[in-house]
Amino acid sequence: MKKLLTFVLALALVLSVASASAVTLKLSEVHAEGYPTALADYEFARLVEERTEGRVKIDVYTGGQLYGEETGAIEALQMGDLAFSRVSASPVSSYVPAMNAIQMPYIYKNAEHMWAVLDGEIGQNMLAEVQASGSGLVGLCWYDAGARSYYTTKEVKSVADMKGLKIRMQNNAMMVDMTNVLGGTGVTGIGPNEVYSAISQGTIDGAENNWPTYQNMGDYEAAKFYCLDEHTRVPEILLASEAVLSELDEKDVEIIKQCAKDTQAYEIQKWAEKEASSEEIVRAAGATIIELTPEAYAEFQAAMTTPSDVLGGVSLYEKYGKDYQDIIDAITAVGENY
Ligand code: BDP
Repeated sequence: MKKLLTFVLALALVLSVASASAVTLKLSEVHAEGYPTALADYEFARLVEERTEGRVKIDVYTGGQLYGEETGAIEALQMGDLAFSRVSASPVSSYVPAMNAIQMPYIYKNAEHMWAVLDGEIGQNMLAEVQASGSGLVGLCWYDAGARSYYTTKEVKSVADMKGLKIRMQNNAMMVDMTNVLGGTGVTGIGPNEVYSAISQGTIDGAENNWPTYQNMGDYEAAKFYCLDEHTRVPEILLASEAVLSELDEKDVEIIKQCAKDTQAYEIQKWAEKEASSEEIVRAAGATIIELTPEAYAEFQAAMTTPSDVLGGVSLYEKYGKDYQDIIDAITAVGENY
C-alpha cells in the first residue's frame, strides 16, 4: 500500500513537472476554417505537439478572430504578444524590405518557376533574411497562394479601363503603386474580411486576389468582373515571433522549424484542389471572367517597367527593385528553365 502511494505521488510529480513545462502558443490566420492555409496551420500544430511530445501546443485562431489585418498580427509577433501567424508575404515587406524582390509584378512565368525560386537558394535566403534583417520575426516556410488578379464592379479589359477605379490593396506600398501606375487608386486599411462589404457599400470599386480568396470571401458576389491579368504571385509565409521562440528550449525551436517545412507540400496540394474548385464555383455563379488579349496583357506588364509620372518619373521596377537587382536577376535566370 505504501509502495503504491509512493508510486502515485511520484507519478503526480512527474506529470505536474511535465505540464508545468508545457506551453500553449497562439497562431493567427485571416482565412476561414477549411481554407488551404488554415488546414496547413492545423497540420503544423499537430506535428509540433506530436514531435515535442506535448511540450509545445499551438492553438490556431482562424477567420481573423485575433487580428483582422495581417499588419496587426505582424506587429504582435514583433512585440512577443503572439507566437505565430500565417500571412501573405506582401505586408511583410514593410518590415523586411527585401521581401518585395520575390513578389515583383510579372516576375514569375508560372507556379513552377516560383517554386523553383522559393525552394532554392533565393527563397531560402529570403526566409533567413526575415530574421537577419532585425525585424523580430522568424520566417518558417512558404505556402502557395497562386496568382493575383483584379476584380471589379466594372469590366476591365485593358489598362485604360483601370482609370479612376478605387482598388483595395494589401498593406504594401509597392502594391499600392502598382495599381496607381495602371491608372487606378490603390486603397489600404481594409482587411481581407472587409472587402466584400466595402465593395457592396461602394467605398471601393474592387480588389485583387487569387481564385480561392475571391471565392471564399464571397467577393465574387459583389465584384462580378474578374480580369485575369495575373499581376503577381505572392506566396504565403508562416512567421514566428523571435521573442517567443527565444523563450523556448532550442531543441523545440528546431523541431518547430522542421514541422513548418514539413507542412509546405501539404498546403501546396490543398491549394491546387481549392484553386480548381473555387474557379468552378465562381464560373458557375455567372461571374464574368476576362481573359486578356496578348496585347492587353503585354500592356499591363509593360506598365511595371515604364517610367511613370505617378512615381515621379521612374518605373515601379526602378523604385522598388533597384536595391535588389541581384535577386531580381537571379529570379529571372531561374525562369530560363520554365
Ligand atoms: C490572400 C492571402 C491573405 C491576405 C489576403 C489579402 O491568403 O493572407 O491577407 O490575400 O489580400 O490571398 O489581404
